[in-house]
Amino acid sequence: TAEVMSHVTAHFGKALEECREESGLPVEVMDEFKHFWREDFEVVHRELGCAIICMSNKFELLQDDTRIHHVNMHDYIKSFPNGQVLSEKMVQLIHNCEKQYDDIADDCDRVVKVAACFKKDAKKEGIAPEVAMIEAVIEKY
Ligand code: BOM
Repeated sequence: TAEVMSHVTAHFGKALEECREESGLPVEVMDEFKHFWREDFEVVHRELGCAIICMSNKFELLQDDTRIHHVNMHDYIKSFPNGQVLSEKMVQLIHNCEKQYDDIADDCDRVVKVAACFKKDAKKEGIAPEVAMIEAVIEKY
């Protein structure tokens, strides 16, 4: 659900500052990770892909091939309130997007494509949070 996704985003987003330097993601492009879900935020910058890889690595959410680690991602999402209702759907959506962009060799380029695909599909499925929902829980993390 969008409510659960707001918790996951609030927690995951905290890793952005640790990853800002090594990813080279300018503050002007994205100042806070919650804006990922903004209607008018375009998920297109290669550096955002690099940042998502770096952030995911903080929680061991990726395999060595930079694809989603299914078990760890399940466990991570399940660690949030009501997480079990979202984890399967979320892993499914991400994996389905990965399959569509498997031919892109550059990891950052590929991951930003996967992330954009995930945002679109999450909206379609009604599990994308409003930024206000993320703001309401961000202080918990
Ligand atoms: O193949 C690369 C897998 C990584 C994809 C991650 C896609 C989602 C990133 C953007 C959205 C984040 C929202 C919540 C946290 C997800 C862990």
